[in-house]
Amino acid sequence: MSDALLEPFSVTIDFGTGALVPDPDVLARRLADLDGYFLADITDPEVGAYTVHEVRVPKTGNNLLSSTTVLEPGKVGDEYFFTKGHFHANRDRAEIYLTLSGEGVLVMALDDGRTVTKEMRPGVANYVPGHWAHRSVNTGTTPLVFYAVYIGDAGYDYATIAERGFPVIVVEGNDGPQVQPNPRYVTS
Ligand code: M6P
Ligand code: ZN
Repeated sequence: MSDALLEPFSVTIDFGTGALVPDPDVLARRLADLDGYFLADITDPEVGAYTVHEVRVPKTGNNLLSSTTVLEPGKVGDEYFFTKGHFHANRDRAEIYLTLSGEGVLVMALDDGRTVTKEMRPGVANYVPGHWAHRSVNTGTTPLVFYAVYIGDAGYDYATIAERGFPVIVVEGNDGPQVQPNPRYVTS
């Protein structure tokens, strides 16, 4: 057996705030942590961008990790606030996002630049197959809250996105959110 036997347990999720009971591991990201990710300069690096609340489970391939993410509304230049975005370190590991409140866009991209965007709104479950990098974007005026479930040994590759960006950006247009080519995307 590759893992200790766990006791069954339950977690309570507040769909409005993303708060978890019992206490999760919490990671808070400020705009300063997204330095270099937006086209425009960040004017207030201390502003909070998002928090990730992770259910405490061993990060092994026979477990399912899960977390809520609370992504604040806001923009840097014309781009809406977004999560860093990542490939999984074990690239073929899949993930599901269930949106609990707010509205946004889930951007998914392959190494070769193929891109798919999906709407995020309460009640929608988005399936992110292995090999697709993923980033969520808050296009609304309230926090975007979603619950993510992923294979325990998925891991994170942030470096590829930090270096190349995503092929598209999501900006505020005259008629609402627009998905546009990222002029700074670095092709492989
Ligand atoms: C979701 C999951 C997490 C991830 C978080 C924030 O909750 O995909 O694994 O950490 O979003 O995204 P990122 O790690 O790209 O900043
Ligand atoms: Zn992931």
